Amino acid sequence: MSLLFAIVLSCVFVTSQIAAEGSEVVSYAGFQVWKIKPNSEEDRQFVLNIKDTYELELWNERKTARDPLDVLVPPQSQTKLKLRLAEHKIFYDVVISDLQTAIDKQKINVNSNTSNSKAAYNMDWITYHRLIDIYNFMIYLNTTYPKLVQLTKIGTSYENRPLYVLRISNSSLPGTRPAIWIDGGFHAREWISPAVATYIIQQLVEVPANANLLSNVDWYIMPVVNPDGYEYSHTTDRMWRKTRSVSSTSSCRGVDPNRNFGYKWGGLGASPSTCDETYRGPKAFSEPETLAMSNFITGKSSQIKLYLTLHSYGQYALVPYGYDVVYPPDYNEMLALANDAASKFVKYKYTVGNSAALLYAASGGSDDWAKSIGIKYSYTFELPDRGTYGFMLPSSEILPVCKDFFPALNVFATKVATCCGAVTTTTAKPQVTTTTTKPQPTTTTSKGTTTKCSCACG
Ligand code: 0X9
Ligand code: ZN
Repeated sequence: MSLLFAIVLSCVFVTSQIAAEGSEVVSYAGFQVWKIKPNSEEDRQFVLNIKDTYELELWNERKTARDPLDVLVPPQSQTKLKLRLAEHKIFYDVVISDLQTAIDKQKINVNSNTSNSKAAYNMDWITYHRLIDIYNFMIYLNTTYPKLVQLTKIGTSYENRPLYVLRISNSSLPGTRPAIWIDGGFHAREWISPAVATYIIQQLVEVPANANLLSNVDWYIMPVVNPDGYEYSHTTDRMWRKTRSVSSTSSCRGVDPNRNFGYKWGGLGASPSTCDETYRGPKAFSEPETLAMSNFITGKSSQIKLYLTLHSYGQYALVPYGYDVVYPPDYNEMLALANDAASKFVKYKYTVGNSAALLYAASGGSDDWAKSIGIKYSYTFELPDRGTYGFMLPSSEILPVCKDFFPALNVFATKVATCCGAVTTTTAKPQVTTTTTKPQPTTTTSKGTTTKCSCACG
């Protein structure tokens, strides 16, 4: 076989594996992740411009010119890209030298219902888990602690999986106290997100020392918003991001659930193209997952005072709005609370700020939508890391990330309990007033506590 023929064949082979949509497992053999370091805005633009030529996939995107770009590079582009970058004196590090090897390594550490029969449930935070373990864990808690835990099926996913929300409340009248909503698993490949959400559940329900977090606040936690995508990322394509819905106009499946919410839907950073990773869907709330979640939250919008959505990666605490660089009128209060929460992180430091200003404009996000229906405090947290492993965060990091994150919840619970008071029965009015001028930065002490505290929940 001639060398040329071998190269052509290997390219076709790789491409067909990547395009595979059925049950065929997608292979990332030979794919590398490069951390490319632009020296200027011009360099950054250059990299973005050659993205399609070399079939690059951006794993992160940052606003600042000199921020490194994490890029997935297919085998057939590596030599050519190396030369192009060298011509422009743009340096890079290979952070993952073979993505498939990293995937296989992580797979060894996936637990899926292969239980140690003595344990009450098959969840731990030293391995990643399949959906069945997560759901069985939620069902177990509901059965075992009926006074504290209530499991609600809020709908069904596109592929007919249940969509579960767990309420944790020690109130004799749940629903009458201010509440915090936490969700995870929007984006399928961001495995650390459901892991942290389930850790939070475990800590709130089973650890008596955390009882103070339940004394004045109810919790609603949905650890896997996109169960179809999550399962698909385990069985078929580790890098899957979207839902798994079928399009009526294209063979590409899935919608980015975080471009599918009904506030500023279809604006900047949300693609109209079905095959794109940020496909917004045919209409707002086209996905059963986003629709069910939004209906549930809307029904409790007078109770839920804080909305927290867990993504990865990058270590950011993002404050709305994200659809563009636009600041809500109470942005400074929102920022102050995020800074306070982030000051609790010890091992992993987070950058705190406006979503569109720090990262990129992306419309149709759940955080913006939550803010728009009157939930005063709304945040996206991009969990670790900062791109050493990215989505391939080793399972040995799960527990450290969870433990580092958990203390921030005390800051949120205290704020909600002291400032948001008892819940009234009136439905919150959508809040759509915005300001485009950049608000004054808040003053934070070295300990991260804000010097000004505005104590109201609107
Ligand atoms: O782009 C996203 O959906 C989030 N980042 S991720 O890498 N996890 O995909 C950030 C969303 C920030 N919020 C809005 N833009 N509304
Ligand atoms: Zn995400």
